[in-house]
Amino acid sequence: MSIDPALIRVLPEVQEALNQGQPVVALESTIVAHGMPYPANLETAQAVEAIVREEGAVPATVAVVDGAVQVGCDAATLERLASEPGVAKVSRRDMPVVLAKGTLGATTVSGTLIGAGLAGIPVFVTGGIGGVHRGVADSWDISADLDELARHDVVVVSAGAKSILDLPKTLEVLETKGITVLGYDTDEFPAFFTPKSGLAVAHRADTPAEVASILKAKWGLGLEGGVLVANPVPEDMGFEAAEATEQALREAHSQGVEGKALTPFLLKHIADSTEGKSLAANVALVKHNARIGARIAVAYAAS
Ligand code: PSU
Ligand code: MN
Repeated sequence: MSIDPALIRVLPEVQEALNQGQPVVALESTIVAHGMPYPANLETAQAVEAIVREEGAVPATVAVVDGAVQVGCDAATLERLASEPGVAKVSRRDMPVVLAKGTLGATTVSGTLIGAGLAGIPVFVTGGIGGVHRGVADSWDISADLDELARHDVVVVSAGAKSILDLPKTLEVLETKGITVLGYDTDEFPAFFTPKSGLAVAHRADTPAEVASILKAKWGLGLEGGVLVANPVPEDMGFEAAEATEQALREAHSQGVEGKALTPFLLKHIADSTEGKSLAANVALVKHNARIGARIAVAYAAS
């Protein structure tokens, strides 16, 4: 398969770091365009990039811009992603259309994995991955994030999977696809807003160096595909959103919200009904993931 170079644009700073074996951290943009309200989304995106730099890595926010998958976004592009109405939410399915039309697209975890994979960035930080939705037997709604994770040699650092999902089924699919899930400094699979899900993870790693050695072993043996580092939200910022989640799911059902609109709807509904407490937890966990993810990138680059 030959790649058309016109369809991928890696910013010079990112490409230089990659060429020199310096640590780079890929970041998603759907969380900016659809996961948080303005201006918290922009402030968080900027803070996350700053944390990655503080830890000695180069941030590379991925988006679809002017007909190319862009790896690394300048300040003006971040601002557009955060504030423009009608930015497309791009997973693998949507990517060809948004590329061909030349419109602005925010990449989900799945779309960002494509960009990170093409650029050769092995570490990617997000908030929470998509997964198997509750009520899957009726809706068949399983996030493209799970398939995409199995396709790329990338470690994704997240606070587990969103508590709006069916977490036991999400863990089952991750196992089926051979995606190694590592509890970071925990034996429990975190549930996004809260460190507690009551579900055990099969494996844990307590330091960036330990994660790096597991990555080396996996890819060194040619076991292609991703690793999910499940990093719990800091205890003092954790937040029990079970009731707000139930309410949001009922509201989505009664309004007939489904497909790609569902996750943004639920996140917004929960943020509104908890007077921003869920948003504060979301911001805190993304920043925490950025710090741990950058440390993993540094450890992996040095190993
Ligand atoms: N986590 C967040 N906010 C988000 C998402 C995750 O804190 O906005 C986004 C991610 O981009 C993830 C997407 O890939 O939701 C999953 O959407 P879906 O369930 O439609 O696949
Ligand atoms: Mn879906």
